[in-house]
Amino acid sequence: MSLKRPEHPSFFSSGTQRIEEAGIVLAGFPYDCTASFRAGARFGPRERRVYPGDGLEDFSFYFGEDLEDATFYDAGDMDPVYGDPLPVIDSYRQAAAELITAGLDSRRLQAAGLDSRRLQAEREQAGGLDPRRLQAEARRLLAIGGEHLITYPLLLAARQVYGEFTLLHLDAHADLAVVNHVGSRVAHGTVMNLCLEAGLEKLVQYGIRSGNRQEYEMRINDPRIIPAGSLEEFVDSVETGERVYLTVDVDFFDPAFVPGTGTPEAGGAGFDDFISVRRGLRKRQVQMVGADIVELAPELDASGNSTVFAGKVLRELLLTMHVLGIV
Ligand SMILES: [Mn+2]
Repeated sequence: MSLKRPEHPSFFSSGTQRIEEAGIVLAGFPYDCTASFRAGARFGPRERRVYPGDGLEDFSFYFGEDLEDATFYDAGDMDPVYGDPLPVIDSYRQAAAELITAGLDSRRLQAAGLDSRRLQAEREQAGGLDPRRLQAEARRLLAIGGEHLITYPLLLAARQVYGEFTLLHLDAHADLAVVNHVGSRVAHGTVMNLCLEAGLEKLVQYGIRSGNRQEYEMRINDPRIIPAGSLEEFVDSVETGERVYLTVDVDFFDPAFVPGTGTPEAGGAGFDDFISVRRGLRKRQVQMVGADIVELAPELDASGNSTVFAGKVLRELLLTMHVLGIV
């Protein structure tokens, strides 16, 4: 599977020309074939790219930060893929790992078990390699979905380099189902369950307002899951300096604001709530190992407002990763 350089303008007007110079890499992962209601997230990255003229500033007026100060590289979008999710998970994991480690010395990556021929789900112990140095040199991925299943392979890739971290999950849906409505183990509604099965030790969920009984009880009984019921609980659940991956399903937001998504759920957050999340992460000085924004289905919102909204979330995510790096 290959990455395509963007035919359309980049996600943002700034950015570096070479991946080796970048601390952060952006890429689109447009898979959407396990969507339980309405598909269309495959068009999220592409549509976001044709909206650079939407008046979105590189400057964040909320925090006085500028994308021009961030070193990021837009790697383009993955080729469209359809059907069976299992080979997609494998190829997305491999592609993500290659983006994270691009330009790093291949012998050192091999010593760490990180070269593309030997990618494994579990992070291998580094033979003679200082993991902290590898982490300091590696870059961090900001991914644009695609459906939420893509978070699973991206999390596996990030773990290979960064080790254990907490998953911060903003969503309307718990995504903790053991199997989806047609009995499939691997789907966008089972993605958090898959991440836990793969060894995730701490999952903080915020905004959740939909799921089945099994998911509801799992959130109560599973000690790995912290179900934050308020912004305060969300921030309190995060330790100072903690390593985190932030995944944002756009249906976290009220469909009044973001109707362009496959499984809208009445109620939910506004943009200012997301800014409050950002403020909380800054307060905690977390280390962002990666992030994604998923489930934008642009064709379900003829006004285009959902795409513009998601672009602003993407800018703030990128700036969050810029100011809250690995230390
Ligand atoms: Mn969702």
